Amino acid sequence: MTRIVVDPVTRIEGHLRIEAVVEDGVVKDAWSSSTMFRGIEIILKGRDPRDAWAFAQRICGVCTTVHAITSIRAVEDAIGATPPPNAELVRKLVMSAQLVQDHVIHFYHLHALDWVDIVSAISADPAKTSALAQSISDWPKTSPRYFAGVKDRLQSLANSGRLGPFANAYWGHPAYRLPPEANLMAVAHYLEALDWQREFIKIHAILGGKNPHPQSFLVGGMAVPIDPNEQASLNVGSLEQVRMLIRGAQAVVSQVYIPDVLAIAPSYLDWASLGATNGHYMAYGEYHETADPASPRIMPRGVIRNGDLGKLEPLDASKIHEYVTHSWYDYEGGDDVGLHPSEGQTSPNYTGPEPPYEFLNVEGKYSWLKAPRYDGQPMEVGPLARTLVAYAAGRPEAKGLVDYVLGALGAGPAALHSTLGRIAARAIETQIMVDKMEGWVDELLVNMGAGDLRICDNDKWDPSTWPEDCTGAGFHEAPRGALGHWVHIRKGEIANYQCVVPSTWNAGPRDADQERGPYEQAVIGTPIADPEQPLEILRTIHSFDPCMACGVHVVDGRGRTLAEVKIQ
Ligand code: NFE
Ligand code: MG
Repeated sequence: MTRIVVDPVTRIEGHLRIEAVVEDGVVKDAWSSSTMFRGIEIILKGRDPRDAWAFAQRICGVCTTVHAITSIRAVEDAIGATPPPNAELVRKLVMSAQLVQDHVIHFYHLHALDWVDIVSAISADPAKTSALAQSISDWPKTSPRYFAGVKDRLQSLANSGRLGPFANAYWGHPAYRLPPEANLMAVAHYLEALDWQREFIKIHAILGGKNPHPQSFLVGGMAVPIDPNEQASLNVGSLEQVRMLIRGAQAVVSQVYIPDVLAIAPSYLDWASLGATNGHYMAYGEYHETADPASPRIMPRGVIRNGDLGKLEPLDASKIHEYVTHSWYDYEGGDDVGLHPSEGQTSPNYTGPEPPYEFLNVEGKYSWLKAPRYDGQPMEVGPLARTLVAYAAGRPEAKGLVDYVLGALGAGPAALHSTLGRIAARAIETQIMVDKMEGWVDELLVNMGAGDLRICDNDKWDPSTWPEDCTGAGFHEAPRGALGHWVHIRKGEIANYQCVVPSTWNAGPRDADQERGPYEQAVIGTPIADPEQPLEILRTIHSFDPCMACGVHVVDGRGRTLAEVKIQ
């Protein structure tokens, strides 16, 4: 029996540690620990709720926008503000641009190198690589000369001894299975995607002034004036620019991302039966088809249990509770009782070992993440959960693409409950969302053309219009999954604020019943060829796209004061 530690897990956001017990070459047990603490929920107390989004958005620099959106929704829910349809459309474009960019970045820059061996790419034949690329897609950059150039770049990096972003991985590991040509093609797309993502996210600059952290969010609407004839407003010209960026993204997703997933997957089909959680999936839902909030969602809301796609349960947010039995927090009423986020508490209390340490004390508290549970059960959230909920709900886009991908891989729906299923679901929902975006540009143009330039509901801006004591909840489907914020407002100030975020759901520790969180479940049963090089653990953990900055929402394990800040 060997106990292995992966710390830090790289190519993620924030600090994550995985401890695993390996016996006879297979993972028998695992613990997921976030080793960072952030205090955004505490920082928000006492502030003006109309400012909360600007602080909350800084929870993360990767899923920028998502905490801003969720925060304004929570405050709008509390004070009764209703954003006009144009604001909803701008928000849809902001959110979907975030999701599409984030997913492409995840596949190429955070996950591909678990499957693609850069060193092997150096021995590829550019002519054969070209033939491979042309056999799977109409993407134009496929000439032998182009791939020879990429190979030269790689070779000169290797010769320099400075591999840069490609340093420090498990190159040559026996679990890498792609031929050199597929590796070289993927490296070329890694580099292309780096350039593309920088262009595409200009949508956020157009709609929100900048990225990361666009600045046009507003309780009651959006702070972006729309007027077809005004230079300083969102106008016909700027929306056409957004349209062009969307079309470029459609080409990247349909001609590069999806074909690459389908080209790589057949070499790794054993990963269609590895990496499953216990089959409980949850989605809050997002993207109503039309401006009418009663219209169905493209990503429906619901809960699936035990992998049963034949039964979609309605979601009841009152069944959400967070546990801190194994988390470095204290609850006033005792640490074994779950708290609903509307009355959640954030009282950090680090009781772990003094660094440097060999292993965490996993019998006690071992993570800065709380353990969220739905109806007492851990839930996987994210692209796979959303795709399965959409599939179970009979959404035509999800059904069509899921059946297409499964057909291409010769697999049945059971293969979705896996590491490979998570990767495929992320690609599928990227295609679904990028194909929806242009329609929202058109809707905005139609509204503008008809003279509807409303972008904000000003009636609730003045705190004197708010109830003295009110509570609200905001929900969103962030790239990594179901995100919720809960706010309690008293006399115009935030009395309590709680975020329960996707990576907390997926990466959280055990609960009061000692039930494992989704990451901990997912790696059990994984074969490990070499405990010194646990590439296989990274494959499954990365397939969730971890973000600890979001998950725990000033790092010092000993709880020392780092600085005192005086607020005038
Ligand atoms: Ni920091 Fe986030 C997303 C949120 S994750 S990345 O997507 O919310 O847990
Ligand atoms: Mg929280």
